[in-house]
Amino acid sequence: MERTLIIAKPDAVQRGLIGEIISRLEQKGLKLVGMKMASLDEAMLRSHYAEHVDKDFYAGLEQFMKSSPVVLMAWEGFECVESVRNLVGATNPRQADPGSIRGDLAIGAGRNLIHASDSAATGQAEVASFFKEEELFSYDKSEYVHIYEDSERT
Ligand code: IDP
Ligand code: MG
Repeated sequence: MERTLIIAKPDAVQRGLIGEIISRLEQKGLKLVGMKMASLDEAMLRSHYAEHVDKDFYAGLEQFMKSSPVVLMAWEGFECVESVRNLVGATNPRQADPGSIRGDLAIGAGRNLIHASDSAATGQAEVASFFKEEELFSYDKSEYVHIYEDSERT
């Protein structure tokens, strides 16, 4: 099953929006398979944001991401990367659709509350880089049936 990494960024922690973020993903019907709090260091951030390290905003981004602990989550579900990116909204919260997490709750691109993996391959890789195998859980979830691919065929 497809997986995605969510990081509730320092602004989500500081603003008390961790529960709101979890709630929106839970209500979509996705399955939480791993969660922990962590302080991200420079090496982790340079690796996670490798595509952005040369950009103007990177120094500020790294400083911000180190400014408080974050909450790391692994979520699972049928094509969950697509679902979660839509729930999260555009990178610039002012352009994010109303109803999305960023569209409803944030204003600045540098304080957009949440990281979400951007492809199925990235989701697998990011979950593996932030979670040990024993920190990820496999379990049945009763209402999970509605997000299986099978439901699109009936
Ligand atoms: P994403 O988080 O929507 O995938 P990316 O383009 O991958 O967006 O950028 C990664 C992160 O870098 C953003 O979530 C945001 O925190 C930060 N960022 C991107 N563009 C800007 C910018 O123009 N100013 C400040 N921070 C930015
Ligand atoms: Mg990105």
